[in-house]
Amino acid sequence: MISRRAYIAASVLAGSGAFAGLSAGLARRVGHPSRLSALEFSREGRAPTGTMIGEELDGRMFTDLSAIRSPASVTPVESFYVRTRASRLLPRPEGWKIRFSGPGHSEDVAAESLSREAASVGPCLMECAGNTRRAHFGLMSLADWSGVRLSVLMDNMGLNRPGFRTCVSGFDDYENPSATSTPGASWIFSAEELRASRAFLGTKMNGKPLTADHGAPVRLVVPGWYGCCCIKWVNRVTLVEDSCEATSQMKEYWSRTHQSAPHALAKDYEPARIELAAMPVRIEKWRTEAGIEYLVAGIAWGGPQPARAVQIQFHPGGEYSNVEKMRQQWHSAWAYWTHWWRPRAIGEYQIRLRARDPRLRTKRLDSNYYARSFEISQI
Ligand SMILES: Nc1nc2c(c(=O)[nH]1)N[C@H]1C(S)=C(S)[C@@H](COP(=O)(O)O)O[C@H]1N2
Ligand SMILES: [Mo]
Repeated sequence: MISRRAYIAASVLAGSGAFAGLSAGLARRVGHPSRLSALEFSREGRAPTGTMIGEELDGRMFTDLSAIRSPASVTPVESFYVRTRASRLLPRPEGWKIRFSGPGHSEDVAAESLSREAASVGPCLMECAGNTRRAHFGLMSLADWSGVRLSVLMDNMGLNRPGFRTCVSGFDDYENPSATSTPGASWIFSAEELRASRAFLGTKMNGKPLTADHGAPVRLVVPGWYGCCCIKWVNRVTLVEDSCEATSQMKEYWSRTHQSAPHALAKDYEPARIELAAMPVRIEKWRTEAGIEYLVAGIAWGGPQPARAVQIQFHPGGEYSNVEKMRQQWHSAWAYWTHWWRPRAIGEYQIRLRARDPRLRTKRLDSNYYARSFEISQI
């Protein structure tokens, strides 16, 4: 279980005496630790993860993030979160076309031909702007995508015109009215936003054709932006005037995408980018030579990629320390971190994280959006 290299490294450090404060950590590495159990997070409701609930616009599936065990943990398609289920009125994917149009130009592109052109993009994280504690923050997943870059496609069609923005729309008619959401899915991007984000029309997830619930046959994916921009069942890509009105979807999501107001015009919206955020996904109780210790595992995502270093705090007002070990496998994926911890007392704790670089803007993280509580009953 413990590699010889790690054993030797630990003995050398122990001999140097410089790491006296880390004696628990050293004992852990030289002893034979065993995992006893995983703790539950408290104050998060009872929403089930990994099962589909509801229909159409109210259909949801929450991903079980506690299953993440490495920076290379890609979410299986059947566990990938669902924010809106496929409509009962959704046309069959066979023969699906996307209408591309701009001034003096209109062209139908078959989803079939996009599938043939699609190239591997790599793993991209997606998170719903309305990700919620009630569902253990399970409106977030990571898949390995194939698709066609939208800005390249539009360049090739001569649809890159100064003075215009691009409106991407998807099928969004439902048999039943929703209890919580407004139908009508479209988002407007500037040409530069599409280029810089490397937004693509996705046709495959984890090497398999898209499922109906994830937007088959074609959906938009905007790496680094919230899921509300990632239009499913794409049927229209339209050039619109620079001064056009924002869509109902942009307005519905204005506060969840951290806009300063529900602006009337599309051009007044900030890119709906995900800022650096982090949270624990699992807390394991271990027996080590030092006694009972806890291994906290978590993820960090969003924000500028090389700057994901985060610090952890175990109770409000407590000290922050650097997360011990963090690894990232892919640019647009979550980083995975682990941190050993020995609480001094039993009781309730709450983990908060913050960016190590205080200059980074981390609005959502700083509002304790992702703070998670749990009970320690053994030390
Ligand atoms: N046509 C359409 N596209 C849509 C939506 C929708 O309701 N209708 N929901 C959006 C939201 S809010 C999110 S978070 C993502 C979720 O994608 P997923 O269900 O595949 O995880 O799809 C986006 N695309
Ligand atoms: Mo969303």
